[in-house]
Amino acid sequence: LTVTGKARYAAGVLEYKKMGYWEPDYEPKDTDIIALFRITPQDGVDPVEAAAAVAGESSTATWTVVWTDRLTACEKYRAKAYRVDPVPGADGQYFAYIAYDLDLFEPGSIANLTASIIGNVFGFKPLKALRLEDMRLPVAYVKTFQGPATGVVVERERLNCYGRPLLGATVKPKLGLSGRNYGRVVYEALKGGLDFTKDDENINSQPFMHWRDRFLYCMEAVNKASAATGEVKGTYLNVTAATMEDMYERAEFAAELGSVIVMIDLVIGYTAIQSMAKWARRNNMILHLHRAGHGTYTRQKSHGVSFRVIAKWMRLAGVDHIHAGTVVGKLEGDPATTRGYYDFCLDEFTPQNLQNGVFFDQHWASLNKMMPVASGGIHAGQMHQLIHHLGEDVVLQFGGGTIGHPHGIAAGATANRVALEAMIFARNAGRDFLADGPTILAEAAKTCT
Ligand code: CAP
Ligand code: MG
Repeated sequence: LTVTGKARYAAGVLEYKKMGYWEPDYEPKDTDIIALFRITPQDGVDPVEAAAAVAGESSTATWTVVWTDRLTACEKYRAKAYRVDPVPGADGQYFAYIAYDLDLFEPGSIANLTASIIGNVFGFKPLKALRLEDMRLPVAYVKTFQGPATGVVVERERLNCYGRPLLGATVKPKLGLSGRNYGRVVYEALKGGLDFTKDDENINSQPFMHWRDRFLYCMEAVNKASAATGEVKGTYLNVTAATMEDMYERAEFAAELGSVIVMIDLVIGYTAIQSMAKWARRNNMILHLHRAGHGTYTRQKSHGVSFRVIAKWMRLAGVDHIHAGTVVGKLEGDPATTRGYYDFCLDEFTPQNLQNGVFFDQHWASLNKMMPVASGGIHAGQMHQLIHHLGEDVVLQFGGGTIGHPHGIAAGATANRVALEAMIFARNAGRDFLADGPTILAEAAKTCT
């Protein structure tokens, strides 16, 4: 087999089926991890063989049989492609179901999981494209992760804020403000009625504003706004940095100053995210994750990783907030798919929903809920739509939609708070707030610009 395997590989023929990575009769065990890939085989490549190849390369195999297979329980360790269906309406694409034994993975490590599942296979020659659409993570595996340390329930308790979405704003312009002017924006926005302000994804420690300066001015603004309003306020201090040492140093300074929340960007990587989640748990700190960079691999429909999988991984990793889309804002995202991401953040159990691309039931095994964050081109005029699509457990973040208000930053914040409260009031009074949204906003605008 080794000799013919080499010869056939050279001729572009795959033998993963023959090597045992295709098992159409396989019944996945409750403890198996299951991955659902959308595969687009190269012309002439048998889709089942391509699925077997993905199973092989993402578990134990190399391109040929090796002698050392005989030294392992290879039957158990081989991932099993067990089902391949053509994708309705997408010529040449197939959904491949692949089951992995739990023993293939180190407990509690997203880095380890991803090195297999989105490792070599994504550069694999027999495939034109490959997309990881969904995963079923068994309870036995979920339980090896810490999950969000604070989560939605305790966050609301810490903020003393119930019955409505939380409100935030990203300080703009994205780059260039000095620490003092930045602090002014934070104060105005919080005093005007927001719960949170937020650093932008690309604010770290640039020459125009070093991180310590930003942290000091921001926390002065938070404390003053809390004192002025009697409400608990916060600002997401972005601790993203070049090294873990720098991130810990920044996060510790934020804790010293009494911040309730720190922020990281997805681009720091899975291990860094898990490290910061561990730190946040030890320090009673809410951890906000900005998904900067995800569009590079989540956006294309036939290649990459669906954001629903990233959202699942991040709940395991233990972030408390995650950017999950807006439906109506400036960044792409349709209602059903976005709702699916929100469900992954908030459910105790997410049922299969094939129409929304949710291929499996998912038990969350009592992991805390993660607060979804809607951000990107949204404003008070969309309040009824935002509440309709996204519900109550969400942070609505209006950057331009606060700081761009014609009457100033505090007026922008007040407009958002009043629009939100008017809409929640209408909803609680049993009004059809979606249909009447524009009228409700116009009524509120009579007394508040
Ligand atoms: C929003 C934002 C956020 C994006 C992130 C920006 O500003 O600060 O980073 O919303 O997108 O830089 O665009 P505005 P997502 O409120 O002024 O639009 O949440 O989809 O990851
Ligand atoms: Mg931003």
